Amino acid sequence: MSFIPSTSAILNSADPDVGRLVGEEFDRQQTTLQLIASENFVSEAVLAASGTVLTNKYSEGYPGRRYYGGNQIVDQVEDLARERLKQLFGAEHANVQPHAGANANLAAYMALIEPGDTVLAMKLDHGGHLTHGSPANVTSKIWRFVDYGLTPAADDGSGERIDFNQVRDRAIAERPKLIVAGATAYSRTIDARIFREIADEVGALLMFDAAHPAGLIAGGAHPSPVGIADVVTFTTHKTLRGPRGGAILSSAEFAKKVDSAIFPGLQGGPLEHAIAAKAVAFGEALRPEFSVYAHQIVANAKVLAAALSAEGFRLVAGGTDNHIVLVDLRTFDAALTGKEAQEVLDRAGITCNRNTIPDDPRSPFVTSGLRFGTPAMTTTGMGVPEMEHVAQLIARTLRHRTDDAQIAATRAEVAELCRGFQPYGTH
Ligand code: DSN
Repeated sequence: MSFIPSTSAILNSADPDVGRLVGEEFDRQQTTLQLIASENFVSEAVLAASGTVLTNKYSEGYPGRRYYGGNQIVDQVEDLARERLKQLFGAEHANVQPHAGANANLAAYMALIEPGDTVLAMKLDHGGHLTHGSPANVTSKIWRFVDYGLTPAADDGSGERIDFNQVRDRAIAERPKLIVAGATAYSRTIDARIFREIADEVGALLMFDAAHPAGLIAGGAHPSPVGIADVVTFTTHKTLRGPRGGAILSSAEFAKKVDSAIFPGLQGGPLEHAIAAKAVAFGEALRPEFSVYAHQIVANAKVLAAALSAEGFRLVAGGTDNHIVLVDLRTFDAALTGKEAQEVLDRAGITCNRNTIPDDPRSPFVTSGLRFGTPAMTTTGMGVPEMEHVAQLIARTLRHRTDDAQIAATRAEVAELCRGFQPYGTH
């Protein structure tokens, strides 16, 4: 099995079981289409930084204020990550320690509000996130969440947008201490300024969960909420193309509260190898070519959306402004569920995820929708012709989903397509 050469020989020889599995996953990523909107391919430099001796170091605290000795070098690594991140987004304060987006969101709530306070956030089945108050998530047990949703679907595609009249009405009725903007399955631009106006009207703070568009914002392909929202949280591994992890940006006013919420409030020792990898990714995102990449993600998503629409899929919100294409399968085939579609596409080498559509009649485990995203495919260099081809492959697979020979043929066609667009080249 082959994977990134600097580590493959060591791992294969020291632990062939893990080495084999990593090699198999490497081959899966190289030979199948990665269309999960929240995934990407990091650079070999980010991979290299992730696998360093920084994993050995305990660094509880912050640069210059650590609890253990020996942090002179680690302090410089974390400072580099913080400074690059502040520069990338023009932020007053950055915290790069969150192990994940969920931790970043929890810490933001801890920094901004008190247990029991009311929070207004987007409905989960309209595109909100688990940490925006799902009954299954700890956030709903600590704070009182109320929600806003989307406008109804419209035949001309102008519906299924954030219903700002509803946001305002709910804010006036519920008097939240905090309003959360941001979503996990919303294909349109989210304008932080409208949320800010509403938050100011009712005296609420504003948090923007930018996990999905962070890379688009960094590259100038989505308006920035930084300087508008009080706190901006995000993951570093989606459109931003860094290692798995989270980060928080804030105004200087909330810097201390954010830092205390992460440590000692929520986490222990930071993952400094991941922070080094974040620093590398932020450095990459500061280069002019990252802006080209961010705009190409959106251009590719628009083409994919149009091509899927031409194949008979209804596009939720009528299309896309970002990296996400959310399709309603019911116009394509009323009997086809998101679950079945995801499974059959997996067999054809097309990786995506089932997703609820607004007011989905099916459960979140079954769903009537699929979510596609273009960040990973764009990283491999795919462009307009490939997006059109991918839409045809998706439609053909789902149309002939009981035909095993057809699925096998599509899988071979997918592998052939991927051969020309390998994220890590040939090793
Ligand atoms: N799992 C992420 C996503 O796919 O959008 C959200 O946490």
